[in-house]
Amino acid sequence: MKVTVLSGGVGGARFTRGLLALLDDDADVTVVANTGDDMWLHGVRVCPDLDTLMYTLGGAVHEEQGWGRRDESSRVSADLAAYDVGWEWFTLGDLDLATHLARTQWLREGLTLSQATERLCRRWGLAAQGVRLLPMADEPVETHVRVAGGDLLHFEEWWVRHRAALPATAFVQVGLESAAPAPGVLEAVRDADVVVVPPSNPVVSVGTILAVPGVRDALATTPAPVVGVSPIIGGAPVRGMAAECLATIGVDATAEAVARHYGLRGGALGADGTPGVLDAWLLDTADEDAVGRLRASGWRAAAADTLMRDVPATARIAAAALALVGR
Ligand code: FO1
Repeated sequence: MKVTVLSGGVGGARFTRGLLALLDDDADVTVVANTGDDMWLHGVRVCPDLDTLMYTLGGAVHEEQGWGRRDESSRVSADLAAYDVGWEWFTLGDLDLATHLARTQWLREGLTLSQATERLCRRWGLAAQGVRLLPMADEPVETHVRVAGGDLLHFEEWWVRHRAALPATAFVQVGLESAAPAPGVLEAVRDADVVVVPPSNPVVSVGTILAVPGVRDALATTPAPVVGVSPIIGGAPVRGMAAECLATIGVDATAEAVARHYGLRGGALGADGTPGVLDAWLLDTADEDAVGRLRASGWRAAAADTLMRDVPATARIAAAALALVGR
């Protein structure tokens, strides 16, 4: 079965790992990753969501953190701090640096981000698992955050240094207007048997992917059913700061509000005139009161235990999501 997943970092990576466990040998999965968190740091290109997906699916991720490498060290980062360069609140691990150095070398040799990503993934055996990892775009797109007082921060500074504690008035995807879906992205949406929006951050992860010109329309018109899994359980995100991001765009931090923010395919256009992208929404039993309301609005909706405790639990969540759209 051909499954296409639109993913941010930790939540989307953990979901995809469970999906691969569910599909086993039948896996033909394309993951389209958010690249809005990317940045240049110490002269190397850092791609947090691509790397979290690659490490998680490659079995090398630091499990508790959800990002970065297992058995990591930070000798280089500590020595860089001694030179007072870089962001002392943002640690680039020694092993992680090898990834950024390899990627940067290939980019400087003229490879695209897609090509560099494909080369990096060879080492982690992703193709052998039936999974292909694509950046949402080959051109650089960087999410910046307009904070109260007018400063524009790179997303990672707002997210890591300030833990989203600075009230944000807007997210700005720098470079978006000159970005195009990376090779294979639109085809992966159009040719899928099913498209899944995992419990990633609906604003700065999935929202950024949807903002790449052409992607939202491909989702709105693909013959494949599109099912989403709520990142909000009982009025709060499972991890990360999705609630702060949702507040910035005026969406309540509830499972129902996030579904309606993504919009129902073929339903009313969104406030910004954009078409809905989902047919179905899987939410947690803590929010099952919303199932009836969503169904009354034409949604396919169901409640399940959506906490991704471990891989088997996540495989069950993926199965429930696929079942909701008859796959
Ligand atoms: N997150 C942190 O909270 N602190 C860090 O020092 C940090 C370093 C880091 C380095 C490389 C990388 O790929 C990710 C890193 N992250 C760090 C996680 C990052 O903020 C998140 O993965 C995403 O940007 C949000 O999903």
